[in-house]
Amino acid sequence: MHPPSRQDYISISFAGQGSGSYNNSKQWRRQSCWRKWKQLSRLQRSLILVLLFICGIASYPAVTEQLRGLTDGHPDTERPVLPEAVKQDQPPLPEPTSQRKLSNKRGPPVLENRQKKESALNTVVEDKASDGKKEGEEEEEGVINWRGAVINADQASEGTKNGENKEGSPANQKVQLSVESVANWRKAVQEAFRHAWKGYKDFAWGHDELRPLSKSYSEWFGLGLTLIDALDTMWILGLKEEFEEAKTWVAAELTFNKNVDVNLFESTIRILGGLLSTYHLTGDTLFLDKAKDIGSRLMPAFNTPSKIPYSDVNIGKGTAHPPRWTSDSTVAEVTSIQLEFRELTRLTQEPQYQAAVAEVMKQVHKLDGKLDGLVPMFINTNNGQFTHQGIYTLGARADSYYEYLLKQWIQGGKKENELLEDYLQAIEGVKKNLLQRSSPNGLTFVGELSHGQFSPKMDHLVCFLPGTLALGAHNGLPADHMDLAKQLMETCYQMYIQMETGLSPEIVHFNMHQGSTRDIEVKLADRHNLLRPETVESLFYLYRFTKDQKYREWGWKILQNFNKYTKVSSGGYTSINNVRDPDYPSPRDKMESFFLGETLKYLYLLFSDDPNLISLDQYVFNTEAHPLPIWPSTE
Ligand code: DMJ
Repeated sequence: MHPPSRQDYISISFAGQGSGSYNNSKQWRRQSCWRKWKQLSRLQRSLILVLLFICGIASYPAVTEQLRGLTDGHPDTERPVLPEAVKQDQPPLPEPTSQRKLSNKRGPPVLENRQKKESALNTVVEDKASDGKKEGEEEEEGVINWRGAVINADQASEGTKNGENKEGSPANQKVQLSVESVANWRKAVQEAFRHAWKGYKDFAWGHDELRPLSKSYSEWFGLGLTLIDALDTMWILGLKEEFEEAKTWVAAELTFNKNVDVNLFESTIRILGGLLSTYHLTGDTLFLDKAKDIGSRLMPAFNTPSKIPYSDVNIGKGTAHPPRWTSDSTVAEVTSIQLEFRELTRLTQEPQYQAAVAEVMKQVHKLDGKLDGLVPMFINTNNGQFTHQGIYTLGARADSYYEYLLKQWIQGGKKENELLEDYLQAIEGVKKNLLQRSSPNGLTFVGELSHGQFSPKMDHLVCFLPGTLALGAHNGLPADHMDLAKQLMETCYQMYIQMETGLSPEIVHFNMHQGSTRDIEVKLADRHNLLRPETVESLFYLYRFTKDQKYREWGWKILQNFNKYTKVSSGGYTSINNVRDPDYPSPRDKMESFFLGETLKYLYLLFSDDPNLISLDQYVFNTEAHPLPIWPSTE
């Protein structure tokens, strides 16, 4: 290797350097510098100035980033305590490689800045460009398009206290701006659905769930779960072609005459609920026939000593059993199958379906072991009593018990008073025993109670509650239910936006002690995100009833984050392991059926301007987002 030629270097020599006596006074230093500067040639001076200028530009983002970090950490500020998600324009997840990326770096701040600028430029270009674009045109263009709109959204929803937009405030004007993009947001949901569907179609067609990274599938019941769960979503999103190909599969391939064990609750809410709702939307009796078939095959689950159903049924053999390790069933599971079986009776005029699920409600209504209307998590199928008493949660294993109290009451025309009483009492029980505020920002949250001990733990699953409370208030229940709904909605949104990926973890813990610097903590084991729907579900209800555009803005941000961190380039979306690492969210290689059945459906309805697209005065959504009709008052 040759040494570089002298021309590669710029030599700056200071005449007189090192000579004369050293006097460290300020004046001496100033004079000495000035003298040295004057001794330089013009070229040397220009070069120094240019160098200083370049250094200044390069260090600017790092300095501002540092300053931003300092203010974010200040407990007195209104800003979220955790830094906002780094808004890098991350491409869809790569296809799997054998080497896991280990780097924990976020990339140089200069790059982040440049990406933000590019994204701002895209806004202008894309908002114009998108106007003349047809639905479904080139997917990647669509992605940039959505990104363009979010710049408005970011500006609109930030800078307001607790996310509230005051009428006439500049923030509200910005929300108006973003509303102009709402048609693009609907298109973005359609694109997301198509992308998810492409993965399912290419690699998992007719199977239960897509494994998008390994380009394969997983079976749970072996019944085409994702396809059935997604049927009414396609209908609602207007994806006719996709709907028709799925319908062809249902007609030709779907059979329940199979020697398989299925979970009663899951197959009721996803399969029976999905088929019933598709029948109502389309009027096609194919779906009703299939619904009758699966409904009747699930009935053996109720053949128990107590009439509280077993968790599992073999739909081919007609046998049922509890899980291997217990004779208990989960309370939420046995009390969240009622909407579907009641509707099946109404449609078939066969009373056994409604009778079976009504018996469960009747027994649970009378049971001891509740705390102010709150139920334990397990119930025994032999004696019909609650077990593992003393633990109360609105999360896993109890959640949809509360949801179905209200929704059955609505479905039946608001006549069944026991359901309403149990619901109202339970909400009072929540307020009395489970509701707390976090520190330092006072987020209202629903914790858990274990043998009298309060735990500030909240599952993402609890985020169904704002929507349910709002639905109750819409149906004439106390107005303070709506106030609580709004507060909890804010909390659920913070569970997303305070994470580095802008996606909520499965479980959070709230800080309650004074002096906390952040409201939300996440344990290592709880950092996953399964593409769950509860928060966007509640956003949909809150928007329908308040027309406050901020809920749409929030949904839009969440959709963008799903696109950034869970989208797989070859098709489909994946659950992730770590919502706190935007560089490597660690894909789990599974797309849950409820992402198509619920999450994308609620997002689309949130962005829809048509309140009659599944009117909440005509339909009630089951817990898997399948709309079932509210019974006419003559019945
Ligand atoms: C869905 O199957 C239903 O929404 C259920 O009520 C809860 N779990 C999933 C989604 O999170």
